Amino acid sequence: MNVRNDWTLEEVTELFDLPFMDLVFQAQHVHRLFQAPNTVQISTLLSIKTGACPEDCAYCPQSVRFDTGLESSELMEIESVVARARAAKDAGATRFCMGAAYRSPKPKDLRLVAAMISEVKALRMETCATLGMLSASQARELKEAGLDFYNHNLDTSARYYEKIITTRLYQDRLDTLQAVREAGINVCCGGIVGMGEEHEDRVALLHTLATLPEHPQSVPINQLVRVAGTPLADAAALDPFDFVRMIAAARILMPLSHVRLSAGRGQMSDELQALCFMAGANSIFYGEKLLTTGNPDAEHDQRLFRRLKIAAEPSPDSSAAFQAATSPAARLGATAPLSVASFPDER
Ligand code: SAM
Ligand code: DTB
Ligand code: SF4
Repeated sequence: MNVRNDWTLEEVTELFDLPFMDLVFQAQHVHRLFQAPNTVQISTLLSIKTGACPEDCAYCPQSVRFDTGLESSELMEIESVVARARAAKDAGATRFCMGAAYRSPKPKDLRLVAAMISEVKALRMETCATLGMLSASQARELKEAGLDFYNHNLDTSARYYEKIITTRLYQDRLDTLQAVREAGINVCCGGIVGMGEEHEDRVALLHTLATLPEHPQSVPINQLVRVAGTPLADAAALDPFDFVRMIAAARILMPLSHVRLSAGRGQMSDELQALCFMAGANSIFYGEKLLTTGNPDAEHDQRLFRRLKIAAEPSPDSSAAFQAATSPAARLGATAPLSVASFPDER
C-alpha cells in the first residue's frame, strides 16, 4: 500500500459512503500498517497571546468582533512560557504548542516568539507554534529558532470558508502552508467539524489536505467548541459518528500522519474517544485548557489511557524503545510494548 497524494474527490466520497464498521475497520487496518498501535502522541497547548484578534473567524472566542467575555492579554514573558513548558513536560507532554491570536505576527513579536521556541527546544521538547499567516522569511526565522511544527488549519472546504471567515482567503492559508513547508518545518494542518458544513465540505477539506504536495505531518480534527457570543454559539450538535468518520477517513488518506483528536474532547465520553483511537487518532492535546476553553483534566486522561492500555509516545529522539514500537513487526500488527513510555505517575 502506497502513500498517495493523488486521491480523487470520488475516492474520498466513496470512503465517507462506506458503512461505518467497514470504514473504521479499514482505518484500523491502515493504522496498524503505518503507525505504532496503542501509542498516542501528547501535546500541550498554551495561549501565549490571548484575544483581541482582528480576524472574524465565526467559531473563535478570540476575535475582537464578538463579545465572548474573554479577557485579552499581551504576549507572555519568555520565562513564564518556559516554566509552563517545563510543567507540561513533567506532566508527560512531549510537544509544546504556543498559540497566539494574531492575523500575522509583527517583526518584534516574531523575534520574541523565536526566543521562546529556542528555550522550549532546549528542554528537549518538540516545539509547535500557531501565530497566523507567515511569509517565507518569517517561516525561515522560526525554523532557525528550532521550530519543529507550525499549526495552520484550513478549517473547512474552500467553498464554505467564506461563510466562516471574511477577513482572509483560503489561498492565504495555502500560501502560509507553502512557506512553512518550504522552510522545512513540519506542517500541522486540519479543520473543524460541526460548523454547519455539508457532507461535501468535509469531503472537500480532507481531499485538499490529502492532495497537498506533502501530507501535513500532523492533522488535527477539531469538533467545534460552541462558545457563547460567537456566531456559531448555537450551531447544531454534530452526530458523534460523523466525527469518527472524519478521523477514520483522515487516517486512510494520510497513513503516515499523526491524526489528532483535537478540540472537543471535553464534550466527549470516554467511549467515543476510544472509538476515535480505534479509527486511527493517535495524538491529543493534554492538560486542562486548550487555548481559552476547557479540556479533560490530566488525571482523567491518565486514567483513560490506563484503562485502554495506551502508552504516551516518546518524542522521536528520546528513546530506543520507541524505535521498537515503530519497528516493521509493530507496524504489521504486533502490539507495541506498553512500557515504551508512561505518564510520570505510572513509573
Ligand atoms: N490565530 C491563529 C490562526 O487562526 O491560525 C492561531 C490560533 S487559532 C485559535 C488556531 C485554530 O484553533 C483555528 O484555526 C481553529 O481551527 C481552532 N479553533 C479556534 N476556535 C475553535 C473552536 N471554538 N472550536 C474548535 N476549534 C477552534
Ligand atoms: C488546533 O487545531 N486546535 C487547537 C490548536 N490547533 C491551536 C486550538 C483549539 C482551540 C479551541 C478553542 C479555544 O480553546 O480557544
Ligand atoms: Fe484570530 Fe486565529 Fe481566532 Fe481567527 S482563529 S479569530 S485568526 S485567533
